[in-house]
Amino acid sequence: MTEIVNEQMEKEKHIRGLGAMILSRTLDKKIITAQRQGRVGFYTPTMGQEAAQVGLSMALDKDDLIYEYYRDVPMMLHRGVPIEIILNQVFGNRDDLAKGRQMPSHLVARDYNFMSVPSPVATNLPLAVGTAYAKVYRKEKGIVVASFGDGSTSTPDFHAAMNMAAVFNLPILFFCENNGWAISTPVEKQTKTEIWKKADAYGMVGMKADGNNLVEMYKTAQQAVEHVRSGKGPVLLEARCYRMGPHSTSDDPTKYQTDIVLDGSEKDPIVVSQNALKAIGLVNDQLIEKVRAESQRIVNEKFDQQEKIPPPDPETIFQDVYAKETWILREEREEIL
Ligand SMILES: Cc1ncc(C[n+]2csc(CCOP(=O)(O)OP(=O)(O)O)c2C)c(N)n1
Ligand SMILES: [Mg+2]
Repeated sequence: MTEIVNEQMEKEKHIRGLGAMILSRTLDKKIITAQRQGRVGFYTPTMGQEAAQVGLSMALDKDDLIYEYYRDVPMMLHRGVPIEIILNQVFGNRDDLAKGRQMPSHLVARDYNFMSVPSPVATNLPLAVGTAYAKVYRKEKGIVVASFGDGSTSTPDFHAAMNMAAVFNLPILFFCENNGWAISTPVEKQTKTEIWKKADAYGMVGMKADGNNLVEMYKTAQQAVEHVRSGKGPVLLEARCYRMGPHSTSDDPTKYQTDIVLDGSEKDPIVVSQNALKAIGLVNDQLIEKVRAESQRIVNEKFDQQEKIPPPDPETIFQDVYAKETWILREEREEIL
């Protein structure tokens, strides 16, 4: 009986995972089109990284805390962050949790255990290590995940964070989403070795995952998460995936990239994952079509709704600066408002 229940739960988990991937892809396309129409300022698409993120997310618990980076929308959607929170930040509108002060794509959703995204790459890693240390000190449940791209492994912060996490045996998973590019720099020009192997130098476990296939990604992520959760120390998990879009809406990859993976092509992680799930009898074309149509409906509806929300009031720029307003701020405020 328990086995049947578990099997059913795993089945639903995979279907929900694929659903989050499709929802994220639909949202990505909508935001990119809107940016081209001048309705959104800037965005960093996440197309091609959906299976890697959702596969990991499926292996995580509610108590786990994520120091995400700017491409982690699929993971956020899968962990239940409302689409409104993401769109409010993209628009920088009045309801944005960061009050419109962050660059678009620098998300935060504290109630869902997603910390804010700092712009200098890999600076989230030392913060994540500090949080993992604090979790142990306070005897709190859950592990910490810090995500980043392949290019981010060339920063001092990556190395400092890895070293400290290993020395203190902290409950942290370093999640490298290797999409092959750091803007226009290919990964071959970034490192002479495979990224997951760098774990060895710090005395921690390194793992490589097929971040293009939801089923495979989930299996490897489960092993990595289990290792960290059971107190055996940190893990560096490298997920191989593709950056199917530009680095950002301000980038034109056709100037430097010849092998762009196209939406719906055989290397597209949604196609790969759908085929993998079909092969084990978990989904069929009819269900996929239903999920697609529903995702499109939700995205269109939420987009139009959140776009109507006005920008933050000008006076909010004076908030959160000091606990008590200084005379300089008061004079500035009176001058502007
Ligand atoms: C410390 C630092 N250097 C440079 C930049 C400019 N920059 C922004 S994103 C990026 C590429 C990062 O590539 P990667 O880590 O592979 O992530 P991806 O964008 O491919 O997902 C660079 C160089 C930055 N934000 N911070
Ligand atoms: Mg990259």
